[in-house]
Amino acid sequence: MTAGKRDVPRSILERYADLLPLSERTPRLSLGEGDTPLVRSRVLGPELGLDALYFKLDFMNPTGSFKDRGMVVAVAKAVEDGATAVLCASTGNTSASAAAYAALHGLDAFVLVPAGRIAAGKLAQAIAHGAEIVHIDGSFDDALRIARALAERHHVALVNSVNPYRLEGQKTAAFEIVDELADAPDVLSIPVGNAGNITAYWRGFEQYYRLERARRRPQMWGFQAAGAAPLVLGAPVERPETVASAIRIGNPASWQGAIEARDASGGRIAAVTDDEILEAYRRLPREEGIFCEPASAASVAGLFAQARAGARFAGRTAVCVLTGSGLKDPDTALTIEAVRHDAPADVEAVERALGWS
Ligand code: AN7
Repeated sequence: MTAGKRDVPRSILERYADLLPLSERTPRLSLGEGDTPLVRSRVLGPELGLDALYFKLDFMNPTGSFKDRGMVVAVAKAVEDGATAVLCASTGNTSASAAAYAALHGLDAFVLVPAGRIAAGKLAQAIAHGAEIVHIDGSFDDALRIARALAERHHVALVNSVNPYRLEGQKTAAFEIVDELADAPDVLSIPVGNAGNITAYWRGFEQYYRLERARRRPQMWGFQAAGAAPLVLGAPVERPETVASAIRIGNPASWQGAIEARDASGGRIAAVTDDEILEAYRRLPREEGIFCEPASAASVAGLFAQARAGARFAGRTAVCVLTGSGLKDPDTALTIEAVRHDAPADVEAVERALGWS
């Protein structure tokens, strides 16, 4: 793998090799993970009264979600350990990423998804990459429980975020933010489902702080959907429900990691309603030019909800992590109200339809 003429290597495996658990035998195959844009908000940040709001476009990873940062490490380590197949449970993005990295390495991929409950684009990806898919008549939490049991009984590498290499890879997003801003922001706002990513970011910020590559650490603000907010309620949710299918999770595997990130950083974990999520989901593409999936918009919805609850942002900098691409979930996108005209293929007819004549 070469970085070509760019200053920044194309993959986290190269850029952050010294901070990842790689050995000489770890294959360095890459699809180009990381180095995702940090875009300054033009509208929403000023509206919130923040000094600066940035969006970390982590959906600009090879399969359209942040999962690739962890998967590139987890699958490489599985290969190093002699695995020939990977297995995961998923609300969609993990399965797409696992399937892609399995294909990259020539492994088999087996994925368990809650039947009828994952977004169309994600299912399309798992299919395209050749994964064998089991549609489970149950929730993500059921699927993860079954995946863990299968991994104990069979020779297959479990690549859910209970796999420690996943979090190691995902922490590199925090490194990138600090490298770009020259320090940590005051607030890191992130959607929370299985709670692996908030745990990974906190580890990344902590590690950079210990290495004195950052002078401070951010407050970690995690947001769950109100119908799937076990960390807010303090108990698992039997039947999680939200429009944000990626975070429709009732019993997060990294529960403790999320609580530690919150408490050690002086942060908070709160719930946002589906209406709040959808409002942010619609505003981002229209007012900022950024199209993410509903779960990702929870990070932005969360800042607005906190502002309404009295949070004061003057003098502060925040980063919202946008975890998955809007293209993942076309069905939700197509519920957005849009101006539509129908017209025959004729200049004058189109002028009439547009009201330009
Ligand atoms: C777009 O793919 O759990 O709190 O199985 O796809 O680390 O779980 C996805 C989670 C946020 C939550 N945003 O991250 C899966 C899966 C998007 C996501 C999350 C997910 P975690």
